[in-house]
Amino acid sequence: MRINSPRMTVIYNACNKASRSLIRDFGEIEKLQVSTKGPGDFVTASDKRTEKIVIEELLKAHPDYGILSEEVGVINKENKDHRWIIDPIDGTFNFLNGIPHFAISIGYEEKGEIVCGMIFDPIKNETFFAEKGTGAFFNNSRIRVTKKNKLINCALATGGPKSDSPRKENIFEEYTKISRVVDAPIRKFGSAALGLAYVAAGRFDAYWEWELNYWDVAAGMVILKEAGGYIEFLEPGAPTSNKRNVIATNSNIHEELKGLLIKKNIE
Ligand code: 2AM
Ligand code: CA
Repeated sequence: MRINSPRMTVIYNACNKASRSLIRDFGEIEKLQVSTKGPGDFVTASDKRTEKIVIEELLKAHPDYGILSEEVGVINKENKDHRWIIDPIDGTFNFLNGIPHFAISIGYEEKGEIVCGMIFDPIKNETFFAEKGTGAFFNNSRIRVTKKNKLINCALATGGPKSDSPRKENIFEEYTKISRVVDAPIRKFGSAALGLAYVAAGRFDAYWEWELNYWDVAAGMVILKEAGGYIEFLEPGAPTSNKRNVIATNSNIHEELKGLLIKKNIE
């Protein structure tokens, strides 16, 4: 892994350590699926365990840094200049179903801006990372977004709708209409973090999803930008103020895709 900054090393070590128990837990899921209760409680425990290991490692390196993490919320609230933004398992539904497509996502925010981040897929052993100003990487290689400039030639990906979204029905309709208007394949793989990482790596040309949380997208923001992509947060957002409507693209197709999504959005 071509990691040569101290901060990326801290993030990588936290991911790596947490991934050991996560991989072990994933191996247990199959057995639990045959039980009538299902693996729900086990997955919640695994999520929390992963988060605990990540947080312990990050706090060891910087005891005073702020933390915003999906399960525990906020730690060291007074430190707003230096914050870790953590999603211990992004793609929880996949994890729960024994589908090997989920990731640990960690972003580092300095004075309100995400300046480095890592999206770590433990099962495929794929690591996407970037630090502001030094490019984006996939394992040992530099990554760039694609150069495609017509939606019709693109591989698009999306996520949602959220089960608790007040806009659930509309969103379903919107996705269906878009797939009719744009004659390009639309995929839904179930991890927003990996969706953004894949746009950065040129596997997808665009990813969009409404009502995401900050921890879903924090690391992806810097990775995508450093790979030459463009990420935009659309307004108006969902009724709940802190959710984000995200469009992330290779930048060449941004306006075309946004135009379509907004048109459908307003309806
Ligand atoms: P999670 O796996 O950490 O819950 C799937 O469409 C993507 O949306 C995943 O990244 C998933 O993250 C996220 N997600 C699922 N439910 C959500 C909710 N209620 N609010 C925000 N994001 C959600
Ligand atoms: Ca998430």
